[in-house]
Amino acid sequence: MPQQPLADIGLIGLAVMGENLALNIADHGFKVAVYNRTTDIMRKFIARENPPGGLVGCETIQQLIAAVKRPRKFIILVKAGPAVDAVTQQLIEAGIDTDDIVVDCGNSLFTDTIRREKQYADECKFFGSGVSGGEIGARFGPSLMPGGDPNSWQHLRPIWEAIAAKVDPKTGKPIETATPGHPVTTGVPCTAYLGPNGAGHYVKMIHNGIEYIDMQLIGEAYWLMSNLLGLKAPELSRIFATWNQGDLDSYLIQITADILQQPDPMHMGDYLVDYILDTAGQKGTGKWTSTNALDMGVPANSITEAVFARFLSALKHERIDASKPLTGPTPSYTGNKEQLINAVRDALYCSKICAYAQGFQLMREAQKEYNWKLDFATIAAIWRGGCIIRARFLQKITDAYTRNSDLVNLLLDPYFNDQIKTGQTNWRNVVSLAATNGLPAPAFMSAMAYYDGYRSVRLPANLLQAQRDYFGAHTYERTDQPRGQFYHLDWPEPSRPQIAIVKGAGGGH
Ligand code: 2AM
Repeated sequence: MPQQPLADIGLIGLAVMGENLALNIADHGFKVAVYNRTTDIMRKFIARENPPGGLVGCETIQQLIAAVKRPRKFIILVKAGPAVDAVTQQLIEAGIDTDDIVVDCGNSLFTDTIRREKQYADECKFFGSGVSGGEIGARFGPSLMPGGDPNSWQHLRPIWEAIAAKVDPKTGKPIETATPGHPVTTGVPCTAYLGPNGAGHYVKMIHNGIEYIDMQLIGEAYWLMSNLLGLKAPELSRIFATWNQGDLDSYLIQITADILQQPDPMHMGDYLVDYILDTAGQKGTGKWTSTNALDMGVPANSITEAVFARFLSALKHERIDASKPLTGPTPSYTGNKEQLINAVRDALYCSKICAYAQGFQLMREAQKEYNWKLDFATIAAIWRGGCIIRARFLQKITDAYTRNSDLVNLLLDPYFNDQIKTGQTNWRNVVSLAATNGLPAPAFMSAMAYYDGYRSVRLPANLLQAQRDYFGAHTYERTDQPRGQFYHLDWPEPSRPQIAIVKGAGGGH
């Protein structure tokens, strides 16, 4: 019997993401060897789907290794955490070469990817690639965020560029015409090499943090319009559909319009959204972003606020009990309806700019911390298609960083600055309305606090430093003296002030 040609890549882990990614790769004419710990799942997958490009079912890790061309490339798509190490160890024990490339495409914490790259360096090239776009993205074109050894990237690149989502080179808009067996083959791929070790998984984590705040902002817009204007789901759906024609054009706004017009399958004439329990779940990647912001000392307050908003939503029982004793105003709005809808739109857009500014600030800081050189224009560009946060807006971010790759903060780009100038009166009115009507809008409010804090020459931290010096002799610097000179006042005896220059910085709290 003639020998079957070897597969271009192997894939381990045939849950939905793994299956769909394998089918996507095969649709692009690559041969994929697939393996799953539970063999029956692999057999059923092969029996169900065997595209002409080719899937090769492997029953053991040894078979998988024998089925793939050198340098061998393996995608691991198993649950993030110990399973990734378990599978990598299995590959190593089964005899892969030091030049073989093991790509973790799961939602791994970037520090694990950094650790794994080092830990397995003598046995293989461990590589991390973020994948965004959910099941549909994996099947027809995800946004792929690769990070690892640059030489390994050259081997992965043809497959990654083929299977990634594509955007129109002129408009930057996603080309979403793929169907099984008919992939999109033209356009600019939503993938690019992002840097060594954990850079890809880091950027994916930031993507997810931004996704949290994007969703929270949309939720607040929906909630304010629904409570202040008494609008029902179908009308709200039409508003979001209209917004989707303009600057807010994005996947998340589009699905919001779809969701809001979905009738409830159990109550004729009602809408499903009104029956869905208001407690949000999470898988933890938003928390990772927030933890990273705290670790690095970056004020990503809106991203963090979005995570807290989910936590608060989960306290459903407590909220029900608290709703009785804890009072507040009854929402009422008597102004112009169209004006308020426009104002909420502007509030959403201005807040979104601040949220993305925070996400990019995190990446700016991380590249110093982890010794990467991240290209922000490229990162925004590969998020234009395939991923959950895909949006027209991302082309604007690409443009901003193309104009100035050293941009200190997105807010300082002329386009974004202009947008906030235009929208901020409406934004402030919406935040005020939320406050006076007792409606929680933590994302709108925190984004505004970020904007106003960031543009403030002075903040009340002078008083804070005084307090720290008062109770803990933590010292302070003075506005009329050079930076780096630290002072301490003997506070408890204010009638006999004594100033002493203290060398070196003070301690904690
Ligand atoms: P399974 O079908 O045998 O459970 C998502 O959980 C995917 O990861 C599944 O394909 C699952 O295989 C696989 N997986 C989870 N833990 C694993 C492990 N420790 N080793 C190998 N595969 C694992």
